[in-house]
Amino acid sequence: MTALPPTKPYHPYAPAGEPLKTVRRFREVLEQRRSVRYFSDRPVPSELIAEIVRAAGTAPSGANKQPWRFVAVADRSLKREIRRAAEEEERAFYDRRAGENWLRDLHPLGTDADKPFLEIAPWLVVVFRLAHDDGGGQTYYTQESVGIAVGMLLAAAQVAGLATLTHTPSPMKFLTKILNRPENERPYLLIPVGYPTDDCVVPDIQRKPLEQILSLDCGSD
Ligand code: IYR
Repeated sequence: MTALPPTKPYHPYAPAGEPLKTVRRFREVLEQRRSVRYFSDRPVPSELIAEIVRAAGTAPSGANKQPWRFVAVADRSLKREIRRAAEEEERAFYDRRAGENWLRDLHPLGTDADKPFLEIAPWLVVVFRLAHDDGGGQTYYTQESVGIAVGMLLAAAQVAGLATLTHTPSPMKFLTKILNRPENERPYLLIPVGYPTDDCVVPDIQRKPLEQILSLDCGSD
């Protein structure tokens, strides 16, 4: 018979104000987030990046394995290398790999193979997913776990007034090489973090209305 695992009392977070108002205010902050592709070179202190990554690191994960690693890059020559390699993949994507449908779906975003923001943004946060933990042990639900952590990272950056882009050059293997990462770390997402330019524009696209994303069944009583 195995002993019960240790526990400790849980002290739930209690919002200071009314829950509905509190979450509405938070939603209004999140609503203002847009994926930004025009970054200024205005610096961001490393402490701010560290705090945002701490927020991401609070995410729940499969068997609490915390299967993520965040590599924050400010070094100019590394950023230049990443841009060069990413643009090479992007050129192959836009010229050959993307099918007609994909290119049509991307048209409203106005994206192309040029990624100057990879050099201009003060930070590139490269997110890796641990396919095994550092000791070689198993990890679980890593896609879900890292996805949740990234969501928290994006929300934390937003409340700090920072702009982000969820960038997925594909394939991303070059990040392993350039950043000299071990075999168990699999590139997941590349997130430029910084401030938008003063004349930054974003695509004129809409979010789905609540009725399209929520099916609410309140029961009959
Ligand atoms: N990785 C390419 C293409 C791209 C794909 C999707 I799906 C997007 O939502 C946006 C871009 C690029 O970054 O241009």
